[in-house]
Amino acid sequence: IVGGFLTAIESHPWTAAIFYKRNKFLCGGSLISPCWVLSAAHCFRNEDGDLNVKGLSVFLGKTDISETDAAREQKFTVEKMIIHQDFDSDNFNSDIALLKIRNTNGGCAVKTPSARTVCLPPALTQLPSGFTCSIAGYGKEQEGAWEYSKRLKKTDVKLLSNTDCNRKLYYDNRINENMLCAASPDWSTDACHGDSGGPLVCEASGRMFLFGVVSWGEGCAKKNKPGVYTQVTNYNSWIAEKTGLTAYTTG
Ligand code: 4AZ
Repeated sequence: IVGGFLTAIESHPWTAAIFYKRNKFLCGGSLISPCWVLSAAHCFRNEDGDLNVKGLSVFLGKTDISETDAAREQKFTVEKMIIHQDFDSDNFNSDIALLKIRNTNGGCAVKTPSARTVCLPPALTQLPSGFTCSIAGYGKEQEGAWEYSKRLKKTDVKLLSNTDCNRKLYYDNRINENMLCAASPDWSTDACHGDSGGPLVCEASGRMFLFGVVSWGEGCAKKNKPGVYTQVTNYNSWIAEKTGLTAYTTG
């Protein structure tokens, strides 16, 4: 996250930190039910194919990326990885993936102040442009930074209409209906490398709903280049089909 604020995991307790090969930080994610983390497809796929699930570990309850906080964190392996069948690495259409998690005892996440699920919004709900939402992640604090943030950060961004985001100066028709754009009006704060897969949540009726998954963008906090997110409300039936969850029983 460029700009924004350092925060403790308790302020975004559905945020997951996903690592590869013991201790390489890979991406963010969101806990949508005790056994399922939603993330971005592009995190798990490279030129050679899908990452091996055996190399993945998922943490909940983590504030400091490189410190173990045994009292607050929960660690999982990945039992199953489901990359959306329509994911296209050329345009990042359907940049969404599900991880089924399990701990060493074969169990799933336990609800604590530092780890809990986020609600899925009802299918096809759309919020008005200008609506303020919040993102969280362990990604870079500047576009050219060498390292990821040492601690979880959060910031507020405002939703843009896809029409605005597709203007020539912005993304010139690269935004489709499975994407949503958000930015800060002064371009000072944004998601950045390493925040991918993490949550964009918006508050409605006193609850936090997961409306977006951090997906891509040209640079970070760059003028006229909003952050682009996977439009979660287009994937309710895919999520239900793959996990057996429905929007009204989660959170
Ligand atoms: C990335 O590389 C990335 N400014 C994620 C989000 C954004 C840019 C890059 C949005 O993971």
